[in-house]
Amino acid sequence: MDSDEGMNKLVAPLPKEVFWNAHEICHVEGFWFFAHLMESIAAFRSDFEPRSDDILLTSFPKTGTTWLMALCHNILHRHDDREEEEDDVLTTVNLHEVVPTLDVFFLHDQVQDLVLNSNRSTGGRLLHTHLPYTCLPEAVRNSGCKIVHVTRNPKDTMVSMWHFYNKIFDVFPMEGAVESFCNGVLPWGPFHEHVIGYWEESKRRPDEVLFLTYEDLCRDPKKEVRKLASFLGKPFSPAGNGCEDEEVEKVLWLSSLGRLKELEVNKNVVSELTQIPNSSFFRKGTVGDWKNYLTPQMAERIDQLTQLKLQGIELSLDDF
Ligand code: PAP
Repeated sequence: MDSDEGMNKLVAPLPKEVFWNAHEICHVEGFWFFAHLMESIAAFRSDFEPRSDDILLTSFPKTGTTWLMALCHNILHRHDDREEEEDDVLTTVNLHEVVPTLDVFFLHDQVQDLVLNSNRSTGGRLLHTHLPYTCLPEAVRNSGCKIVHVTRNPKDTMVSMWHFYNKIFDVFPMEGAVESFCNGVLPWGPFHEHVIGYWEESKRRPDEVLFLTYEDLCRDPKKEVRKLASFLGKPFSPAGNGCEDEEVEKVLWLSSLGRLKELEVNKNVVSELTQIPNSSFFRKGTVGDWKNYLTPQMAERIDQLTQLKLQGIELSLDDF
C-alpha cells in the first residue's frame, strides 16, 4: 500500500470539515486535525517510543510554542561550552527544527533521525507536540516523561493564529476566524478542551506535568524560568544569588523574541522541514494585542465561551 492509499484509508471514514474555506480537517476523538497530517499523527501515536528522560513540550498552536522551545533549549544547554554566539545552534537553525513537532513531522527523515538516533548520553530528548492530552500516544502518558504545557489568552491566541494562517494561506475574514474558533472547528481545536486536558493532568501529576501561561511568562519571566528550570531538573540557585541571577537573565535574553527575530536564519530562510518561512513564527509577542483586531462583540463572544467552558474548573479568566 503506498502512502496516498494509506492516507485515504485513514481519512476516508472520519467526519470532515473545510477549515477557512481552504483545508480539510478531520474529527478524531473530540478534536480536529488537518487531514494531510493524519498519517503522521497516526504514526506518532502508534510508533513513538518514549523514554522516561524525554521532555515533551505541548501547546495549542500560537500559545507560546516557540518561546517555550527556546527557554527549555537554553535552560538545558546553559552550561555547554559556548564561547561565541555562533556556537549557539539557534543562530543557524530555526527552533522548530531543533525541537521537532512530532504530530506534524513524525515521518520526516530529519525527525526520524533526530528521534531515533539521538545520543542517550546527552540526556533526554526535547520534543514537542500540538496534540491534546487525551490524544497523546498511550506510551507517552504511561512513560513518566516530563510534560510542559504552555497556554495563552484565547483572544490573543486567536489573533496570532489569524496572522499566521493569513501568511501561509489566503487572507481570511476575522468574523469567520472567530466563528470557527468559537465552534471549536479548527486544527487541534477546540481550544478550551485542549487547555483543560493539560490543566487537569497538571493538577493530578504536578511532578510530571507543568502548566505555564504566556501571560505569566511576560509578567514575571524570571520567576517562571526558575520554575521551569527546577521542573526540568536543572534548577538555578535561589533568587538573590548574583551569579545565578545573571544566568537566568542570559537564558531569557537568548530566548527572547527580540533576539531570535533578528537572527538571519529567522529572517530570510524557508525551513526545509516546515516548508514555511521561519519568520512566520515571530511577530509582536505582546499581551492584549487582540484589542487591535477584535470588535467588542467578538471579544465578548470569546470571553463568554471561555467563562462557560472553564466553569467548575480551578482555572479562571484571570489566569490568562
Ligand atoms: P506555533 O505554535 O505555530 O509554533 P507559537 O510560537 O506558539 O507558534 O506562536 C507564535 C507567537 O509567539 C507569536 O505571537 P504574536 O502573533 O502574538 O506576536 C510570536 O510573536 C510569539 N513568539 C515567538 N517567539 C517568541 C519568543 N521568543 N518570546 C515571546 N513570544 C514569542
